[in-house]
Amino acid sequence: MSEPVKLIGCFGSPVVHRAEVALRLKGVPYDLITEDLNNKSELLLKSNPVHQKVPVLLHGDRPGVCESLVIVEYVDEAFDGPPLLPSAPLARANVRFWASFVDKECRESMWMALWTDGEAQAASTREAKANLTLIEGQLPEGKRFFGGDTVGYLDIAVSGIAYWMRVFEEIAGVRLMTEEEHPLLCRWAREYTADETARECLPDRDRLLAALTPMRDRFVSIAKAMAVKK
Ligand SMILES: N[C@@H](CCC(=O)N[C@@H](CS)C(=O)NCC(=O)O)C(=O)O
Repeated sequence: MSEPVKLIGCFGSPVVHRAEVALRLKGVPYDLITEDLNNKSELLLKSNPVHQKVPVLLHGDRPGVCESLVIVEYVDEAFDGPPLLPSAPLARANVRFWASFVDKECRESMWMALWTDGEAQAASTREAKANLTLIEGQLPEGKRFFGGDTVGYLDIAVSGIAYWMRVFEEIAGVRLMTEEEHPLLCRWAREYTADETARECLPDRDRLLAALTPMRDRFVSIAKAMAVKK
């Protein structure tokens, strides 16, 4: 009998979605343990003692696997099913590079463009749009997804842009990804959010909007703190 798989997650998180979609694409049954992040469980604190964040994957009685992209790679290697990463070393290195670009450079510029104002916002908007253009350039011509004709590792890494960014844009009243400037990325975002497996584990949009809208002031404060650090 296969060992049980549990995912410690929470509602509405783009990084938890990454882990869930990877498990679903591989056909791995799992139990989702939903955390209250204001009152973290002993299980979460014990399983991710360094960052105390979700997602954490528990496979049998092994120590927890932490960090969403690390979990996606672990799931790809530990379970049968369609591969999520390409097999060639150079192609693997390339998707890892772009996934890291999304999490480091892209996320910061988008956050600043959404939640600052004035000159800082204008500069970050330029940067965020240029980063989106760079990501768009990774879409293979004539293919539906970054990974080809099926959802793969880079699609999973970029999925926050396909779904969550639209909700943040609505709350902030800012548009970063447009049909005019990023037609292929917009098409990809529609394909991703329409994909049967991805859709199964995307949070309900209205519920997500209702959960995130009251957090606007917090997002603005985080952006201010990021600007000071820059
Ligand atoms: N880089 C991490 C980010 C994890 C993360 O920020 N998780 C959030 C949920 S979206 C969290 O657990 N926040 C709780 C906290 O910061 O205390 C990953 O990709 O897994």
